[in-house]
Order: sequence, then C-alpha cells, then structure tokens
Amino acid sequence: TDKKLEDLLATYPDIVRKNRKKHILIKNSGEACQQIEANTRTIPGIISQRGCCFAGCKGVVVGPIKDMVHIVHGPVGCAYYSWGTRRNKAKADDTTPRENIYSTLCFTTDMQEPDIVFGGEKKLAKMIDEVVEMFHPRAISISATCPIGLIGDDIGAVAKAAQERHGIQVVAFNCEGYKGVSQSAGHHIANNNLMEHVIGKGAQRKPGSYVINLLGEYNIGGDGWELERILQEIGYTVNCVLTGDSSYVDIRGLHLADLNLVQCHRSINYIAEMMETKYGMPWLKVNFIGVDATAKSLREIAQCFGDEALVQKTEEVIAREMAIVKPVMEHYRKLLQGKTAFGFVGGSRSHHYQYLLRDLGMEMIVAGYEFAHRDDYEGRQVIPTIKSDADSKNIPELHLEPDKERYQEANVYLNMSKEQFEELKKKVPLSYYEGMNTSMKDGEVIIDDINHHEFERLVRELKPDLILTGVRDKYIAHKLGVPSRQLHSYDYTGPYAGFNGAMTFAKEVANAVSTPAWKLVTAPWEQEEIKE
Ligand code: CFM
Repeated sequence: TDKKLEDLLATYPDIVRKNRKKHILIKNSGEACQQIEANTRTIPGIISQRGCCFAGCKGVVVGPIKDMVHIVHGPVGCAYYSWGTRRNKAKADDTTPRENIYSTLCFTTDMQEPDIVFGGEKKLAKMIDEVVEMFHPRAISISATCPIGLIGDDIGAVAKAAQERHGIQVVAFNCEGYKGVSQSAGHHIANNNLMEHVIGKGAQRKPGSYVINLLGEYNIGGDGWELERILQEIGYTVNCVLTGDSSYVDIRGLHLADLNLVQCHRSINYIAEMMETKYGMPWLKVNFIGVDATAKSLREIAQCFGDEALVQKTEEVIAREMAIVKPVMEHYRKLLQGKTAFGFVGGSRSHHYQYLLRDLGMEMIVAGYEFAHRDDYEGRQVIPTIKSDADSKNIPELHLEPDKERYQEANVYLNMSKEQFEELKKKVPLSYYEGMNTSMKDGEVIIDDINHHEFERLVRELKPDLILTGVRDKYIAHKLGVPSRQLHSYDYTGPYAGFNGAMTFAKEVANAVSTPAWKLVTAPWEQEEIKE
C-alpha cells in the first residue's frame, strides 16, 4: 500500500526519497498509464545491482561470438571478470570448426601504469599482430575499458590499420565503462557496431525454408540449444542466434532470413529495429521462458508464415512436448502452489520468469529490472515520449536508410500479400513489445534499479518464499533466510528456457523452497528490532 511505500522511503533524505519514489509503482490497472522512471543515474553512494557499459558490450552482446578473438583493451581485472562468468556456451558446428572457437580464452592488453601515462595504442597493435600469428581468427573485436577513453587511445585507428595489415576485420567498440548509466549503454553500442560493420556482409543464404534469426538469446546454461532443438523440430531453419553460440560468419548473413524473433528486448531491440528500417525484415517479440509462454510464442511464429502445414507441425510438437512436461510441472506445482517470489534481474528476465512461475502456481509479487528502459516496463508505445538526457545523448544513434538493393516489404519476407500481412498484424503483435507492467496484477510492486536497503525492507515486509536474484544480492537473500535462484548464470545449472528448461527450473525451485536449511537461519528481524 501507499503507506508501506512511504515507510520504505522514510529513511532517505528528501532529495533521495523524491528520486526513488519515481522508480517504484504499485500496479493499479485502474490508472490509465502508470509511468515509471528508468534508465537514469543511480544516486551516488547507493548500492545498486547494475553493471557498466563495457559489461553490456563485451560481456553481454559481443563476447559470446565464438569465432572472433575479443580483446579487452584495459586493465587485466576488466578482462578477468568478464571471462566466462556468464556461462554463455559455445560448440563447434557446420560453419565453425573447433580450432576457430576462442570462447574459453581471455585476451587483454593488461594496461599498466606506464601504458596509461604514455598511451596503449602500440601495445594494442602489437597484441593484434600476436593474436593473428598465433590463432588466425576470422575477425577480432577490441573493447575499450574506462581508462582507454580517459587517456584517449584511438582504438578505431588501431583497428583500421590492423585490418589493412592482416586482411581480416577488426571491429573497435568504444564502450568505456563509464558511458551511459548501466550496461544498457553497452548493448546499444554493440548493436550499432555490429549493424554498421558486420551484418549485411554475408551473401549465402542457408538452405531450408522458414529461415529465422533468434535475437537476444545468449545461450546461458544452454538455453539457446534447447530453443534450437524445438524450432528445428518444427521445421525452422535457424539462421543465427544472436549472439549465443553464434559465429561471425553467421552474423554477417543475419539479413538473409525471413523473420527476426526477439527474446531479450532490452539488449537487442536496436538491431531488430534497424534491420526493419534497412532491410524491411519483420520482427516478433517472443518469450520462451515458461511452458505456456513457449507454446504461445511457437504458435505466433507459425502464424507469421501463414502456412497450414507449419501450424499443424507446431501443434504436433507442442502436444508431444506437453505430454512429457505437463506431468512433471504438475508434480512440482503441488509443492509450490500459492507461494510467492520476488524477481530482480537485468532487463528482461524479471518479466519472462513470471510466466514460468505461474506455470508452477507461484506469483512474482515484487518485480524489478536493474537497467531496463521505460518501454520494457510500459510498452514500446512510450518510446517517442522518453526524454533524452545528458547520459543517453552520449550514446550515438545510427540513422539508417532503406538499403537500395536489399530492402523488401515485410509481407514479401513472409511470402504473403499486403492484405494477408495486415490481417496477420491484427493477430500477432509484430514489431511490438508490451512491457512487463501489463502482466502484473493489481497491488503487486514494480521497482526499478532496486538497492540493498529497499531489498531488505521489502523482504522483511512481504516475506517471499523465493527470490530470483543476481550474483551479489543472492547472498543477501540467503542471509535473510530466503532461498534464491540466481537468474543470470543459473548457479551452474540450466537450461531454464523452453520445455526441458522449465522442468529443470521447477525441480530446482522445489528443492530450494523445501530444503530444511532455511529453517535453521534466523532472519535479523526475528532476532532484534532493526535500528534504522
Ligand atoms: Fe537481456 Fe540477458 Fe537480461 Fe541482459 Fe544481463 Fe543476462 Fe540479465 Mo545478467 S542480455 S537484459 S545484460 S536477458 S547478463 S543474458 S541475465 S542482467 S535479465
């Protein structure tokens, strides 16, 4: 209630209270448009869960591309902590042999004090030469860390010279950690550079029909593989998963598909939108987290192609999978029915996992993103009304024109008439994302960029049975006597996506919630009155 919200904010100084209040909503479907503040600076001194621009570019979007060597130009710590911790898996395939996969390696210029004083360009150029000599990669990326921007190394010039020297593409990402207000800025920079320098260069369309890309899926814990299994079973040709287990060669041919599917809207919506502008390619927001959600997405994708046989095959695969999955989910549902959860994750999972929890009879009563934008909460229709500020103006926008040779109308991609396409748009929400708020129930709490204080107060007040957390806050949850599932790298398990993933998640949640260990932990408020 509003009173409880006031209590939660009461400890803050006036200016902080005013700020934080705008980041918190209590869902009320009676109000026409509940606006939230998002993608703005965290107040200095507050412990938030956010990452930096470098993390969003190198760690999230660029890093999973398996056949490129990704050089971290900066101190070794930035490289070390973005090395493998996200568990984005990769393996050899038809287009990429084992020797071209560098995912398990860590490359960095290891900038030292003298390099900061005298500049690191020479060191970077030398490193590229060594990398080419030792590994012969198909392409190289350079990601800049904070000090690189501060000392002004021109990584673009180094990349260009190296490209001419070696005859392979070297892409420079100016994703210095301090840019923007979170890793979200890094997603945007990565999207822009991939669009400008890599996508559209391939010429060979993959054989097969119903050629699709799955954008914003990073194969954490093998999620992408589970989705490919289902999609291929139905008859789709998966051209490229961006960027989970993806290859540079496949990304060059990203435009050679019929439809873009968007799983994580936050990190990849720029590419979906830019490809629509440049090539006319339609895109569809999907959610493969949750059994019913997966079935719904599969049905919507099939509708896009307007092909009876495909719709039929989709139903067959769904029916076959459901026969296996439903009894398992029912079993765990008996243990979990009526339990509550909190979810504070990145920029898309807090929404997606609400569906998987509902499959198990659970409800996410408090949900928040770390770094999402207003459209991820309220829906894409608010994008034109989002005010830009000094931080967002720092991130370059690409202004693209329709490609003279390759642009086709969206209906041509889907092999249907303009009238059929108009009909389709009424049934399936193409080029749209409705955001998280619509799926929440009245009285539930939506909170942006939550901090340690608010986290603890909300747990104390609402006593959830489970918290879906990040790598850091999971320990706060445990200390408060509440089990968590860490939803970024899945605590060394997974996949959680698709049908098989749902069963794994259900089992682990049931285990977490029913372990007797939590009864042995005494939460701080059960011991003594907390002094504010
Ligand atoms: Fe997208 Fe992601 Fe997420 Fe994300 Fe991330 Fe991630 Fe995430 Mo961690 S791309 S926004 S920047 S779904 S790394 S795979 S889990 S915060 S909710």
